[in-house]
Amino acid sequence: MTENYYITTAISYPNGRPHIGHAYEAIAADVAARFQRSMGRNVRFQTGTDEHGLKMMQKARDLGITPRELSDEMSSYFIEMCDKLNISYDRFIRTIENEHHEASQALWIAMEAKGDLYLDRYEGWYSVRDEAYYDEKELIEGEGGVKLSPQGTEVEWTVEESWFFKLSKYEQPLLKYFEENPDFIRPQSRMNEIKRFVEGGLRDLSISRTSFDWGVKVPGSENHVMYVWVDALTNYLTGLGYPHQSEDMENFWPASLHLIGKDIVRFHAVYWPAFLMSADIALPHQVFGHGFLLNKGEKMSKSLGNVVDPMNMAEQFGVDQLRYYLLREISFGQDGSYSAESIIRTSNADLSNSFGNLAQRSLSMIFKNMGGQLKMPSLNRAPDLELLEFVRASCQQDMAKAFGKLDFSAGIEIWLKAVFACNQYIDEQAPWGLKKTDPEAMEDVLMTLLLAIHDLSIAIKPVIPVSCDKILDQILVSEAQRNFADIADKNWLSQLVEQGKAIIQPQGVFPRLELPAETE
Ligand code: ME8
Repeated sequence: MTENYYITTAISYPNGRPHIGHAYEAIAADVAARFQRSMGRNVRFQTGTDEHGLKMMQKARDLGITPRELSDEMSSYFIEMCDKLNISYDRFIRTIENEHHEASQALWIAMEAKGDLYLDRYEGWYSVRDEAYYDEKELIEGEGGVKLSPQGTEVEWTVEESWFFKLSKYEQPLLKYFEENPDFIRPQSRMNEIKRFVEGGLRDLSISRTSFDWGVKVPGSENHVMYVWVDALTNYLTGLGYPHQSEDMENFWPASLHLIGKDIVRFHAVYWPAFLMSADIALPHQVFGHGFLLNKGEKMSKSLGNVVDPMNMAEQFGVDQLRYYLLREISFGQDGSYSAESIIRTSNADLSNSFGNLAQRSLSMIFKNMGGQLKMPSLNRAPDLELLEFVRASCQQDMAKAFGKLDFSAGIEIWLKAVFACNQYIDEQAPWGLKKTDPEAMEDVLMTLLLAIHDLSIAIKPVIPVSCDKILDQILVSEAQRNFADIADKNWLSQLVEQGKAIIQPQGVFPRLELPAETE
């Protein structure tokens, strides 16, 4: 039976255009989704925009437009970004959708039926930017003694009538759940942080607002809208058809992975599981909090104004180059910096000079020295067998294991070592010299390389899908035979040989990048 796999990104606030941090998360989730598909799983991948709340209201007011006008426009840029970056989502959810309001209200009613909601008055330190209340003890002191949230954002003393969720009731159940499911929060450092936070004691959570109306209405209390995080988190269920029974709910809930940034782990690993326990809904398998992309050492965000447009970067360096760079350079889970120089350096070294050159050199020799005609290699020479076994084990075992744990940079490193091994093999075997002395050995070497290029392309395809498809097209591999299970399988080649197929003159796939004039 095919295993189902449901992966989600956070839904982004469309109070501005997407920045490179949003692109990073979408790309990482896309690579995970493509990898799981390649491993034969039945994948559902959801992303979207989180359109309610005070932050959206205030931004719209500043611009003199309605929140809906703001979210319609900005949300379209997030969709455009996903499409441009080849993000293979199955569902792009917008929280203004009627289905989403219905799902959020159904979750609310389920929590209320459990006796977990009550009406009270709320006073506390509220950060508009984080859409969150903080305890006095969590606040930090900013310049001139101003109080700031732990994220360094401004807080205001706020008083309002509010519905509360009995979060305190879930302290022990959550700790028990963490104990029994040690992989629930990844990386381990975030699990430790969250455990400490819950052990420190949970206070009930204010989950409705009366001071504005841009949100999902609280059932039975029409002057209240839900706290934006209650409706935002529900998006993961909405996308599967909740509260209605559906095949998608049956197949894909509980989610396999919520992939999110480290700043919102608390919402996903404490509030969300507590809401779900309250509503008697199964808990997701894993929450992974990735690190932040830093621009000159400072966290990027729309409100800070140091935003880098991912569309420009994709335009400038190439979509696959950007995808590769972000996952190769930053150890997933940690923060990372980037620069135009290092994108260019990495792309040129790994993609143009190592992998691209391997493919281009090998295919050109097949074209020139064998008229492009494909053959089965005899596979009776030790170096050929050793190379293919090394490539197979690297890709199918070690790299797959690393990707399965979302350790993308380690997986890519393993893949790159296999590319280096192929380049070393060409230099050692020197097929160009064998043409006159031992043409059969030359054919064996070139066809061994062809098999290796096939395996390497399939393995790295989740990261750089368009480039790998170009290479796999050039070597005539059918679209149905481009999955991890096809690595090391030689049937594709024997079928082509039987049909007497030949490759045409190969085209380079990874152009060398140059530093743009203004950054030189
Ligand atoms: O938090 N580097 O939306 P958002 C890496 N609507 N990731 C970053 C980043 C950076 N510089 N900046 C932001 C929200 N992110 C809520 C989520 S989910 C039910 C609701 C990540 O637009 C951030 O950690 O502020 C989050 O995972 C995602 O981008 C959207 O951030």
